[in-house]
Amino acid sequence: MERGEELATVLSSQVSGDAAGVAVARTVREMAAAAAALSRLIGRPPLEGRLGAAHGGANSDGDKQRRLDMVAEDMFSSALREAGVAAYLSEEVEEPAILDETGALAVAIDPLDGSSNIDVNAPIGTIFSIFPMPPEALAEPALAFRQKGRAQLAAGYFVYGPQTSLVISFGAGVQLFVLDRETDLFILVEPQIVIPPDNAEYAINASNYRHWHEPMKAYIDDCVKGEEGPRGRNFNMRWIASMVADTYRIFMRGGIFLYPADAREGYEQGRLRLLYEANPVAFLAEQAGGAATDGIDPILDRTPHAPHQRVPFIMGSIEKVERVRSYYLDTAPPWQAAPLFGRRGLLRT
Ligand code: AFP
Repeated sequence: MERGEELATVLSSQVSGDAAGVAVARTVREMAAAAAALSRLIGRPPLEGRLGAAHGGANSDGDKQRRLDMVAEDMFSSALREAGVAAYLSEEVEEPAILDETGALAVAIDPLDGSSNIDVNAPIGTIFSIFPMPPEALAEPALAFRQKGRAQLAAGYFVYGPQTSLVISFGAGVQLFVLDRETDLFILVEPQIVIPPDNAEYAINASNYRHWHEPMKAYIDDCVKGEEGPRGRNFNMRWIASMVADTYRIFMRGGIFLYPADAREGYEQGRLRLLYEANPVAFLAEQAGGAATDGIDPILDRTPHAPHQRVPFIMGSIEKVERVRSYYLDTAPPWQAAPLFGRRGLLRT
């Protein structure tokens, strides 16, 4: 792979020539064309009304659907049907469905991540996860999405920001492409992304502090204490509220992203969905030399049981994700205020 190569060229060299590999390459090409078209749409003056306006419906989780959510859903479901994908799961559709019974792949997708940012000109994205299609899923499509994240053939996301970028992995490292708006081609700009091991930034929605369990409060408390606290260094916080944008920053300059479980009703397993948000980004994180857990265990080892199930999500450099894990393991569940050693980790470096 060489910087400057276009996506189709990289696909021909990075993806195996067997049926699944050919199907993966075709699927990524069709999604890239849809992403380029969506990027153009997002970039135009919204003269027919705000793209973030309510569409009138709600998704499986009760999230209000916005116009652009449904436009993205239509564009990507059409692209995946054109690509001959067999099983399809989307944040915007209640149940998994079969698009092409002869297909070799199952794809889970969040057509538009960061909907709350649509009308404020902040980065938003499309996240996708590609699995092999198990034959038994033709009769029961949900079975296609019971595979652990480690079984993904490919995963990635498009970010619609100042640049339209594609961060993708086929299981042999992570590649970064950027859309050339003059040719509508995605051009390889980084053949091998590696998450920088050290960085003093963390990404979390700090307004939820009072709802967090003790270990997460202790971890963030120690970050906030800075050089006067047990960490002995100062930290900075970022929260864009588009996971694609917050994690893209981490792939570029390191740090940690945290959306933990908390005490709010409906947030017992956090906010992010396992199949089409956590799994694909966890796949990228591990392929980029980082880590992604639910606080304690790797996301990719979790067996899904429902299409839209949520999971707590901690992602970033290995050292940082491991440090968060130590806070959880040091505190006796269900994470009441633990005794001195557990709560403050006096033995914690
Ligand atoms: P929306 O797509 O509903 O805006 O949710 C985006 C998201 O799933 C993820 O991209 C953000 O990191 C997270 O939710 C933001 O959640 P909060 O709004 O609770 O901070």
